[in-house]
Amino acid sequence: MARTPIITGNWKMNPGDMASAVQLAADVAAQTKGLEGVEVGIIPPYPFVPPVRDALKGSGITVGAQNAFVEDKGAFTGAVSTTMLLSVGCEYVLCGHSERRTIFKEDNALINSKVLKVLSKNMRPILCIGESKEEYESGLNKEVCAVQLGKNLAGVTAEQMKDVVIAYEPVWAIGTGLVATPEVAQSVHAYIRSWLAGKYGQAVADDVRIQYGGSVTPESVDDLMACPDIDGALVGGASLVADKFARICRFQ
Ligand code: G2H
Repeated sequence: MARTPIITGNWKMNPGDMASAVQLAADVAAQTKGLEGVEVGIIPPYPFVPPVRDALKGSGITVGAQNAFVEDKGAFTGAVSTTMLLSVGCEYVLCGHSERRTIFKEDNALINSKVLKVLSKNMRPILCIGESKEEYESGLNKEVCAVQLGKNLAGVTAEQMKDVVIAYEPVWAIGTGLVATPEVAQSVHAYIRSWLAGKYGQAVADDVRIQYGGSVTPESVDDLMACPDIDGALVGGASLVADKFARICRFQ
């Protein structure tokens, strides 16, 4: 089965207010109108999910969430459940973004619980993995990805893998302007797919979409997307500028 490319914009804690968020979503919808053969998604901060969803109505662009907690409801001040996210139209949830791992101290066990929780609600986790600068410089990028995949996908079945998207985001490339070369990214993506084949079988691995993330721009996207195992992009900074994000979605 051919993999449909998936380009998602991770707005992180941007833009600053609801009016700006709605305008950005409307601009992206207008500038990607008629685009076919690619799944486009926007992942806004929680309060902007419903208005962004409404601004995207009819565009085919989906919305997701940047995080979720593992309980359904209760005394968990500051937390947001997958049930809540589902009820406002989120189709996927980022799990294990490096900013969650480092700033918010999320460990592999918690990320695994989140992946399982999202899947249990028939939503799709976008599992982010990737090595630090030091690990990259020590040649450990594939080993780090293997450990994260093993721990973060524990208990996920082959059947569930059709709903999982993997995002390879080398930490040294996030928000730094340093994009992994297509050769480096392809090599890690191919390794991730071989790891998945070892665990789930080649047919399952061949259907899993693996995004690249880390300073993707209109200038870098085409060469990345030309790589056989790169199936999309998780875009941060460039997703905050409608014409840049639209150009990324129109990769060639
Ligand atoms: C990586 C990416 C989006 P940026 O975090 O997840 O952000 O494109 O700004 O590096």
